Amino acid sequence: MPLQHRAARAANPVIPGFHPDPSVCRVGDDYYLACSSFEYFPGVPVFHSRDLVHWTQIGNALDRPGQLRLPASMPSSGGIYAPTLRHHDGRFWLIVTNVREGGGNLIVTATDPAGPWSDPVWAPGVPGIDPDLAWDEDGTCWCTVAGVSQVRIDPSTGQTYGTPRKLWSGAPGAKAPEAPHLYRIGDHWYLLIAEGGTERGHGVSIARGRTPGGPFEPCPANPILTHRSTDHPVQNTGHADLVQGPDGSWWMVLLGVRPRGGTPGWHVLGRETFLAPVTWVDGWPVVGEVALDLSTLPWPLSPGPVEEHRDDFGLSELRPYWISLRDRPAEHCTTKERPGWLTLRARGDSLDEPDVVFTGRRQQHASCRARTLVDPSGGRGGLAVRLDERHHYAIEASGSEVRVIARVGSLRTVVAAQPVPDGPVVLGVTTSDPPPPHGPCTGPDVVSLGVEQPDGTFTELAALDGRYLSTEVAGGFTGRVIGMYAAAGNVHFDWFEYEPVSR
Ligand code: 6LW
Repeated sequence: MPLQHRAARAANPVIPGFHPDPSVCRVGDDYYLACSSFEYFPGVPVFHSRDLVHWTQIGNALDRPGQLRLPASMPSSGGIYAPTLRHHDGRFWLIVTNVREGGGNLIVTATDPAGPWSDPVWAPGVPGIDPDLAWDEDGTCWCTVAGVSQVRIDPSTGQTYGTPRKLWSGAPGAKAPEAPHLYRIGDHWYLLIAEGGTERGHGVSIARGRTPGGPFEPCPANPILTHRSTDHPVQNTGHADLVQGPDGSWWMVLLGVRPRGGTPGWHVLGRETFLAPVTWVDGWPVVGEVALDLSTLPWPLSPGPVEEHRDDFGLSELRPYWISLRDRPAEHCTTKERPGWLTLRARGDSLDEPDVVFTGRRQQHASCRARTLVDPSGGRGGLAVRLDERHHYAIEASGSEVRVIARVGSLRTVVAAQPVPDGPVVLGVTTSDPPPPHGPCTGPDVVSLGVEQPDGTFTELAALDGRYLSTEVAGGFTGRVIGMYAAAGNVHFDWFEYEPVSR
């Protein structure tokens, strides 16, 4: 039986887990949103909502090798950065950066945002990351990037015209003016940016002008959103996009993190997507509270999608939430070889390799439980909690033994090992609050790894401090992904279950 949950009450984050750099657009009563995906394939998850609160993933914009190249030479947290999703002239347009050797800025289009999306057109003249597309009244398209500068572009070919022009760099002295989005609202063009860096100093500022190229006058109330120096449970708020509801109300989607534990606080789920209300005063947007409880929103909420938390691998294609490292060739990852099972065929021999065969899903809840039934008779593999190739915990099965392996920076160790009977075995991982007493050095969570006995009882082999799988320790732009991997031979997985325990 599929394990199903009605999506939780109306709450922030509206898209939990590593879903940063949200970009949103509305077509009629439907909202669509896209996020960054870095070293994972497929890239750029695309979501649909009717109320901005409950989102369902409907696909991935970059789901074919011809659209997305993520070579093993590109480090984790390289790859796909910061899309902009817009609807113009009956088509969805998505511009995004595949950093460094990934090829730079590219544009794909679709008539149905669930796909298929077109092959990319490349835009080598776009002068930076975080590209935005905006069309003016005569149909001219402007591409604005981090920095913040702008160039005219033909989005159907990727051809740019003229020399990029610097528009604005936010507050004097603030670092990293980035994530620009340009909108025509009323009589003005508004230029929304993030600044202060994507860490605790992050914020959102805005300026306005009479033309898409400025000159721009900064909002006197800038930053219009920041949680820096506050004790708000949501931190690093920034990288935002604006959208108007059919009723005329305005909303902001933004990224934020939920640090936990003592000081300095560790966030383990990556940068998540949040929603905040926006009102307008004197022609400037005023951002309301990034509230954890959204049940008081002024419109009827949809009941929320039914979320599937168990996959029996009965379909010929993997569901859209499954992400693999760098690519997913059928010879390394398939449900067709052994029907009803996911077969992973090893490429690298450990999770330390940048292109190890690993397929997982984002950890989306502070406390959760994941289990899988693995048949390691043809190789060696298991269940892992991965932040990057240098930060991961795993429980690995190989014939008659299971082992817990921890990799933290340059340290790699087998933490525990236990004999098990030959044949398929259920491996499990849970993340939970650290036991009391809690103090300034308490970590964000505890990651337990173990095996399930034939009678269903769980034997914990190791309980590890979760801080080592946090962004504050590992660095980078992603968050935890929990999944299955093969480190030798062919490893088969009968099912995978992910159960939220607490938000
Ligand atoms: C993205 C930049 C940022 O390009 O982080 O928080 C970078 N903002 O705008 C990667 O997500």
